[in-house]
Amino acid sequence: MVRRGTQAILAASIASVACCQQVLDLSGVDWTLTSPNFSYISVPAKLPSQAHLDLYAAQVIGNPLFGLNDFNLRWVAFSNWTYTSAPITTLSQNATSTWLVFNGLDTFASIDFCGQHVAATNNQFRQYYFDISSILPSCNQTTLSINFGSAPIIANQTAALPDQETWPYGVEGLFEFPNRQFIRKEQNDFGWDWGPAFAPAGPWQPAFIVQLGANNIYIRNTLVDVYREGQQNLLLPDQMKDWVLNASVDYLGSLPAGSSLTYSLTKANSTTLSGLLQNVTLVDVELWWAIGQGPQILYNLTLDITDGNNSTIASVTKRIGFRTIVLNEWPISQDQLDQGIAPGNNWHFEINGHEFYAKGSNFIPPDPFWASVTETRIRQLFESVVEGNQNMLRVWSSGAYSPDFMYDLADEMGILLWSEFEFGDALYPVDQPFLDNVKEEVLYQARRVNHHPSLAFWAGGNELENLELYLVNQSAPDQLTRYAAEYETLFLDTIVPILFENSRSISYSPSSTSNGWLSLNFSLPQPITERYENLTESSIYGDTDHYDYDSSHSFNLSTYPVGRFANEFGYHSMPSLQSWRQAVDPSDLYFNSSVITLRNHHYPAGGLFTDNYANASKGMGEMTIAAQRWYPVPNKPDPLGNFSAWCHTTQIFQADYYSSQIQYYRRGSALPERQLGSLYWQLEDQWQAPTWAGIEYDGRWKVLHYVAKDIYQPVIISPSLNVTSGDFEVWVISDLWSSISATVNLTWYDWKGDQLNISTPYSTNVSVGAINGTQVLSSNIENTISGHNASDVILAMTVSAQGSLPNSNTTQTFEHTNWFHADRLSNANLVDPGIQLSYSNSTSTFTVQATTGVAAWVWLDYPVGAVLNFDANAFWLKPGEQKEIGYTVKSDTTGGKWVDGVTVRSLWNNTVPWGY
Ligand code: BMA
Repeated sequence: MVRRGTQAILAASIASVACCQQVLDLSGVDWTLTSPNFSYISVPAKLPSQAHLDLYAAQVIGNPLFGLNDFNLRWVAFSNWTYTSAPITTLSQNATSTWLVFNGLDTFASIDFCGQHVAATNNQFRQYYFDISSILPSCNQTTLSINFGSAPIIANQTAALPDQETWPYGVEGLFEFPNRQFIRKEQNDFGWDWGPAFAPAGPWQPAFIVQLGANNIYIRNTLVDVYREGQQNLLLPDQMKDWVLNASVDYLGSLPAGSSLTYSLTKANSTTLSGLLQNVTLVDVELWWAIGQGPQILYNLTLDITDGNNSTIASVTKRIGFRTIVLNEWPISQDQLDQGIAPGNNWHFEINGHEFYAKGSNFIPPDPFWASVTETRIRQLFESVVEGNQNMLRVWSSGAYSPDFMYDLADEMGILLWSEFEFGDALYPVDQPFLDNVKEEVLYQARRVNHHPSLAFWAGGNELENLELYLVNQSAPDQLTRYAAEYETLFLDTIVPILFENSRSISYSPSSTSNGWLSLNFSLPQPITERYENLTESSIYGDTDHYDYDSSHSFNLSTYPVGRFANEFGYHSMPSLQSWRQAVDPSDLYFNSSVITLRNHHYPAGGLFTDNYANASKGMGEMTIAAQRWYPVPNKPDPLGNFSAWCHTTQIFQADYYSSQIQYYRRGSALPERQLGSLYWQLEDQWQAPTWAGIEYDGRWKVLHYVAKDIYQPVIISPSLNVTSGDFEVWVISDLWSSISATVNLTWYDWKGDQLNISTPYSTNVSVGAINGTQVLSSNIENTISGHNASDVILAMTVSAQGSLPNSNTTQTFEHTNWFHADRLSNANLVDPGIQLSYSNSTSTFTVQATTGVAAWVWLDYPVGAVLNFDANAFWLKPGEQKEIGYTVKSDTTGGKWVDGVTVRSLWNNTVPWGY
């Protein structure tokens, strides 16, 4: 580990706008919600909040997430909503200045204080602050009133302005409410293919009234940038260089003469160093690593602003970590070519100078109403991320910027957050007011979160190059030059200077999926030149995005993309019956009921229709066809049992398909593409509906999350079948940072669990290099199993490896088991595996055993009332094999009684009328 000196530089303080400081948190004030459109509505409200939440709490509306309430509640989105405070009696009349500070208003707010208009806002993602000093002295009634306009109406009005920007048909990803690209509001509030469209309004972030004395300042935002000397965004830092600590604060009030900025840095509550923040050298700082790579060492950095007498007038503490994280998009070097890596450019992350395999998924807003998301909820979700062996989340753009508590948790838990500016699946206007608005947003957000070691990357937006510019090229190729130039105006010329002036530590790409940069030149005003389609044949560039809803392709590996990194891929599945029960009337609990179909937003309605049966049915059909094509499907006499079993089967397909892709991408770490990342779409749900999620709305794991946990283990054994040629391979893949020695076992069985006499190396020892793979079998499947009926043939593969985790000297054993079936499971000669389940109170573990046959997709299920995850699930068992399974409870309202309701089934249960 490199431990060199650390230098700190005092950066110029920026953005100054002007005894006894008073900060009044407006969440402590009583609020009332009214609507100018409905004189009879007046309900108690909260801050932070959004109108739907307060209306629901007051029972003016029902649960927005129930049934088809997303359609029924559109009137809320089309109305204006006013938050009015009770008289604020604690304000001082002697302050030098008084300020309103809003950390987030969603979105079009007109603000009145003491009955006088203060200002209007138009960006959900900006922090706003207004000097109200002149209003206070003449104030009779110190009330604050914030009137929110209807975002869908304002978006439509903005789109209709004379000379407003237009795009070719189809370029705007239209889900429900149109024209989201004209406004700076969470884009999926207007609908998305995994969520409802509520277009909520309200003061969604904390707000304050700040009063300052003559020599006071209020710190409203802070930038801390930690990087290696000479480091610049997208350049690979020299790990032997000193650390640079750059900090600056944004404040309200005016600095007294002779002020300075001092710092103190503490680890584990013991002060390591303190002093004037200028040319400081620190020794022996310890590095921060992501989970599985080393410890998450955090330091508290306190910045004190002192006046000429050395008295502290303001102070802020940020928890930081020392790490470099860079997206390496540099050309493949001669050295890499010599190792067999295909020419082109790299596209992978390096932490503290080490490349690593990124394993994870895409995070969407965990609720349609961000104001209701608590730290506890994110903590539980992140616990599942860590339990699922994921080290990176792509926080998808078109939601909202992550709150500080989310980055804090990620810092502690070692989860890298690929973050994005909130633009997606559309092209955006480039008029000056729009660009100026974006500049303020980028400045605030980039500075706010830069100190978090978990911040891994910034992308400009979602699918802009691979989808949006592609769509322009499809429908209006003659206009591509114009729209590509506009795209660069926003995502390069506007965002890059602000980001790079504030952060030298974080890499940036204008589009989540792209072919990377063509050149990088910091002597130009705009250092990044995008590659676009400037490709050389047989070379490999960029990251990949893959969706293919023709399920006949699902296990045909040649349909998967070859790239350096997979940042999105997926297929949707149904949530469990337990989740459906929370959101749907019992009478609607069948597969294609109207309510369930209309809650499926893949494919989206493309407007405000409430009869999207045609598009939604297509998505329902994709799940049904995939299940029927690849698995025995249930046909149970009990309608609810049948529904439950069908939901589950769609989840098995989803998990199987993702597992196949993840293994393919991970094998790519050993192939010329040198593939170094797999982030599937999507981590979690924001309501109960058919979606790509691996974790349901309440935290329950779908089959996918268990399967991803298994296949994201550091060392795996993985089969690979070329369905065209019949080439069959088995690989051991490791993402550990040093080589491992592994023992592999391959045993062929029939479904009864009898060993088949098929000759392959039965047991073999191999070594696998760092972040690499070794082929342990190469054969032709037909030759291998000749003489046997494919529907009777399965292969059990195990690997047991000795190796050590990165930054650890301890050797440990890594084990993994995988199964291959020679024919699709819908054709397999499944037999009753005779599964038995027992529970031990003394060890709090379940034991599952197969007694009469091989059990595929063994599934432990548990009733509503608790949310937990088993240590393993969705696994295979051979007869006589016992598996002891613990669990982690996330929440429980059953007083532990859920244990009695645990059931077990396997794929065989799909072939019989019972057991679901
Ligand atoms: C990609 C994502 C999302 C979308 C998902 C599923 O397009 O970037 O926009 O929700 O696939 O369609």
